[in-house]
Amino acid sequence: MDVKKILADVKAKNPDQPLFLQAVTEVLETIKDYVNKHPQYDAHKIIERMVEPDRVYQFKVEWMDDKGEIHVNRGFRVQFNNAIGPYKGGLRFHPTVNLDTLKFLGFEQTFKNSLTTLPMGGGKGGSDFDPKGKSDTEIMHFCQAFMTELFKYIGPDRDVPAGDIGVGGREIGYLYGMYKKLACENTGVLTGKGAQFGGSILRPEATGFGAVYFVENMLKVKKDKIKGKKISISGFGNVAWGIAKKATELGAKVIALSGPDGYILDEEGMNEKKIDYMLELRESNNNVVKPYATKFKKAKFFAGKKPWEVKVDIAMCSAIQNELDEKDAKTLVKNGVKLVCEVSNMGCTAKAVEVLQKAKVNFAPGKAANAGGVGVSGLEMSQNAEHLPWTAAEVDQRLHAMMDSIHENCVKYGQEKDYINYVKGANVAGFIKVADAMIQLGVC
Ligand code: 2IT
Repeated sequence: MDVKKILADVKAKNPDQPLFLQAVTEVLETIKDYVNKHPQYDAHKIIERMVEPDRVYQFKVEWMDDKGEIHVNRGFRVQFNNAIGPYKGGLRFHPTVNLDTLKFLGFEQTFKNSLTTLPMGGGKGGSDFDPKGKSDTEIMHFCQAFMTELFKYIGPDRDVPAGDIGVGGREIGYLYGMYKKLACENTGVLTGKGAQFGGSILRPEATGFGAVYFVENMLKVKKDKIKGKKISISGFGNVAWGIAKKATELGAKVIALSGPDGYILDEEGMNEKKIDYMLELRESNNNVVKPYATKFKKAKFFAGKKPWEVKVDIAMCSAIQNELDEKDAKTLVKNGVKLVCEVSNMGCTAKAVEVLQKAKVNFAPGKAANAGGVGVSGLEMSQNAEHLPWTAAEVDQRLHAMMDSIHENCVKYGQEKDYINYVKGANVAGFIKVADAMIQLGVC
């Protein structure tokens, strides 16, 4: 496999897509040794076929705000690879969303979904719509307008979207409401739905819970435990909330969380009341974390700073891509961090990963650690297909088993002499299933 040539081709074909190129580079660099030992993949041109999405839809979304002003946004759905199951992956509403963002996310999703053990292909979609400061009716009108286009391309056995940044339970409700009106049927075409209309009880918690289960597995290898560990988290959205909830329940101390405005240092650690308050913060649509320090007086707010300067045992980035850079990684290493878990998709820059791995810091990549979110989405698809609700305990048990299996696979393919390279492990394990399926399915 000629990594240089393939990357040069990807770059030439997609000159304005640095995020996509970053995601592809990481995968290719880590799977090349495995691919070179198994000539069937080159013979079937698997890599060249994997780096090109099956198709990309782009559409116009027109909507009216509360004052009667008309706005135009861009909507997308990237159907990346459906070798092992229907396209599956979230919708992101964020002003930075463009084709580059969604192609990197769709590419990563293909490997992640393969790791979950469930039959799901990779896809991603969204819009450059900014939910910040929007009223509830504006959010509803935007979601409805978005779905009038998106519904043409999705279906329960074709493509099943879900949430991502800016798309939570409320947005999925509005999107699904419009879908079922247009399609004239109640199929589980979106996941992350409300529990009253087919949603999985544990989907909101799933990404964060799954990441903590993954971290527990990583610590277990080192004969260590999460109890008593100091943790910093970036973000205060759904994922950060799930991490704080499970980590606190298991006896860890979450002492930092952040927003685009800065970070909160809460030396006392979070508790149930503070964790519940995170939901209020998100629902306010203001996208600031500062009010936490107004409500809980002992906590301090550091404007414009990242939480990575806080001395902790475990750092978990759960906001957005490339949020933890080389400088942050060096600070974490200097402060003796034991484990860094990427929970956002591609949350660390390539240089940051290099620094952490060189320093032999236990490092988990997002596509393994955050796979519990889409994993529970897959369980929601199963529940919808059999028209039965499952209990939270049953979903949690399956989520736990899934994260254990992902960890085991990462170790199987990522074990190096004295270090587990989880990035390599996740990419190779995710690759094998999709690649073997593509060979069996033929050139089509
Ligand atoms: O990045 C992700 O895995 C998600 N946003 C969740 C996707 C899903 O289909 O639940």
